Amino acid sequence: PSTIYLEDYQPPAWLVTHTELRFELEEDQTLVRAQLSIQSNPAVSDRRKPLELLGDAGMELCRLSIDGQVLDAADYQREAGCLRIANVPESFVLECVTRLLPHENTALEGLYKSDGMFCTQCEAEGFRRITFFPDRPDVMSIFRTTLVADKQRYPVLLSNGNPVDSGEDDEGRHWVTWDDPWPKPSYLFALVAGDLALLEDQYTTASGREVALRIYAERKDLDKLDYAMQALKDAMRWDEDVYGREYDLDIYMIVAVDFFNMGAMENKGLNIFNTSCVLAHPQTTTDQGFQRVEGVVAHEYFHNWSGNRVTCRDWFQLSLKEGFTVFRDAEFSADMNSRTVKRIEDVTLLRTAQFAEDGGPMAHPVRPESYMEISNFYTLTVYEKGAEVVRMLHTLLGPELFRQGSDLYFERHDGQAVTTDDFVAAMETVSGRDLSQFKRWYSQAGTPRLQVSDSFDAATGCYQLKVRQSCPPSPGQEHKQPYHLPLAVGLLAEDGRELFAGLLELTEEEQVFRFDNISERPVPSLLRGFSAPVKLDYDYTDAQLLMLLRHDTDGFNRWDAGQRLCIRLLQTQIRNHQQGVALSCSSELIEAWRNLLQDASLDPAMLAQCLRLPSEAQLSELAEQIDVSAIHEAREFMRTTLAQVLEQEWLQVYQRCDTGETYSTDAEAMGRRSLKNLALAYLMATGREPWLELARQQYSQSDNMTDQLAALSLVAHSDFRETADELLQAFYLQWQHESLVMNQWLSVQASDPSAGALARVNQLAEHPIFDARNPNKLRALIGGFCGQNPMHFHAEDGSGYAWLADWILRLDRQNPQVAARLLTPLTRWKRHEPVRSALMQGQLQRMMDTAELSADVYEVVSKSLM
Ligand code: DPP
Ligand code: ZN
Repeated sequence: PSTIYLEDYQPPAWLVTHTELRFELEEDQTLVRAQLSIQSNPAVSDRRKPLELLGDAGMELCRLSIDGQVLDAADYQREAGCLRIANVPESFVLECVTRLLPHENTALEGLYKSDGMFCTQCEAEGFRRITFFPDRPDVMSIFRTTLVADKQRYPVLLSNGNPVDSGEDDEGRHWVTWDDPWPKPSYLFALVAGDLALLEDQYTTASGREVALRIYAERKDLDKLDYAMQALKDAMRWDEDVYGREYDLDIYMIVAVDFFNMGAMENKGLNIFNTSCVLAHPQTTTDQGFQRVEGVVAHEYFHNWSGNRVTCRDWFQLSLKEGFTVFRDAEFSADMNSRTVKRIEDVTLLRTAQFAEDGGPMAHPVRPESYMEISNFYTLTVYEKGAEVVRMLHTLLGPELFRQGSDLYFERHDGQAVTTDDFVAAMETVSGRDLSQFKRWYSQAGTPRLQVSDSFDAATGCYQLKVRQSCPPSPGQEHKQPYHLPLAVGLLAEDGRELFAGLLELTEEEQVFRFDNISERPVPSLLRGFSAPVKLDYDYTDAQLLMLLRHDTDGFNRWDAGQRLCIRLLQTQIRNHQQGVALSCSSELIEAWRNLLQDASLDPAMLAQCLRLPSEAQLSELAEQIDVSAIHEAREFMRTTLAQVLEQEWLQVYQRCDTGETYSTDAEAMGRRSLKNLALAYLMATGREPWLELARQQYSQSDNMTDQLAALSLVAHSDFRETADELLQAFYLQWQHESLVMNQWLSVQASDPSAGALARVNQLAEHPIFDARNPNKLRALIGGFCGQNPMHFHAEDGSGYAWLADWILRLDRQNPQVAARLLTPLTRWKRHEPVRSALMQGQLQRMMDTAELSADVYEVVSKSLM
């Protein structure tokens, strides 16, 4: 596969003003007739370029004509994904008929079938699997689409925009024509045909436009759509209130499909969603699931402006829409629920997974410079770090100027395909600030590190913070220039009084900040709210961290102080384990936790966050060299100790949260459930029978999936194997017809740390509810084992690595996107101790030696081995 570079970008030589599509959807084939109104791009001087259209190499071309004149094979060249026609007029209509086999499309890109319904996924480059087209986001066209299909099997026929015509013939077929007045890139095209149930509602926009809201799903899931509908209405209102953005069509549709590579897709007026991101019902969906639905529904809705009305010039600009939209959805979720908890969850994901990506072989800037396969760049860096970059602009400019900048961006670029530079330029215009140094956040990869030290002169009351910034090398970038970043800081007195709170701006490699009239030596509360995506070192004493945990006025940093303390203690125990020294748990930590547990005035959701130990994945990211067993043993030791010593307190918290209230998805109820289930987890960690009984009771008496699944997974991962089997079987019998619940059932077992895990996952792969063509099932089983079961995935005999490599090689022929995604854990081989590192490398090499890898897997494997 070849590499594509940002610096090679050229504007399109040909534009497509109108695109008319006609799909004849049949059981054994689909015929697509495309009529493209093409004209040379007046902005490009080289008008004599041949017309080049992109089209998948495997796609059958049935007929090609220009202005009604049929071309024969001598009139065009077809090679490797490209169709070239020389000597075309300045402006013409190209007609092209292609034949597709959607039922055989297991890659789930382009047009495919999911559970008997037709659907599409065109981002990033799926449209070229439907017809020949300049399939690039800077070619925006007005689409008109007609779908023809059997009326009984496919009563619902959908595409982008508004339905403008329909009819039926006397052979049992019907047709509908859809018209989308907004020019859009081909990646936002969508169609759906199927026998679908519908939940319908209405929304009146701020300016009085009536919008029909329609969420489609399989009939059996009709009772799981209310929450998404409410989230959609909340998101529409929020975008009007906070960004002044209104919806612009008469209909907004969401369709739930079971087979989907990603979470959801923002196709204009016709979002297509993975069922896991739209279906929600208390009995089948966990609180986490509810929050994901709310966040993703909002995310895709927000794309209507940040992505669709203003789109990306090329795929290197992906974060233009994704970073901004993730920032928007995070703020929405923060407004709908607890702001601090949302921030903690997002930062935890960033620190655990994005930092690992940024320190690994696939590290890339938020705006990458090159790629082989763009699907590999729908990453935590582009999405999550990209959102942090937008958040920093928001912090540096303040909310009012940021809003003005956003208004100007949408006004300047409505209907255009633009770049991250254009986004920053709008922020520069409204603020009058020079953000050129800030843009290094878009061009430099790697996680910057801040080293902070301080000094205090009691005689003059002068306190100084010295901040040094650096950023480690990343592939292709040896040396990094200093970043411009906001550093939110508070200074606290010993008793917790706040002596100072404010925002510092860092631009130099080393900078000293001076604070006068400080009455006593303060404890600095640094990087409040995680004001920049960096690693921060400051040599806190345990006592200072305990003070911050108790008193910091910044909720995020209160939590962070507790985490820092736990991480430090855990790192000591990891070393102890490696050196054969007996493990121990700090009595100060125990007393601090006892105080937290006994304080009934604390917000349960926050408390649950504070009492969760950093994950093994996060400890791995922080380790100089990853020693999976030492990390596991140290963390398990600390968890069990805290469980045993504080057993009575855990029980009291459990009882305090177990209110018997009727189920609700409001933030407070979710917070109580999360604390209750955390308490149950610690009780179960004591290994004592009474708590098994308590878990079993919760399992059988709960009226919601959050409590039921929490109890199930605790029992399933315990040493009480008989009860574990019994509950797993009961759960299966109860939920076998609920596909999404069965994914949870697979995950729970795939992540079971007890002996024999590999044999268990192999058995599950043969189970009738498993389907290797369904990405959700693959993520549950393979992702669950490789991501959530470290001791078995990293088994010292290498069996876990070989198992994953076997799967990748098998899946690569079927669904390259998913295969490349599942490969991630192996890419981290250089970070592990020598024995495992060599075994992981061996499996990567074995894949590399296999002929005919997809571009997706080839890119990840080859870059990992470099
Ligand atoms: N653009 C989609 C999303 O963000 C993913 N393809 O959510
Ligand atoms: Zn998105």
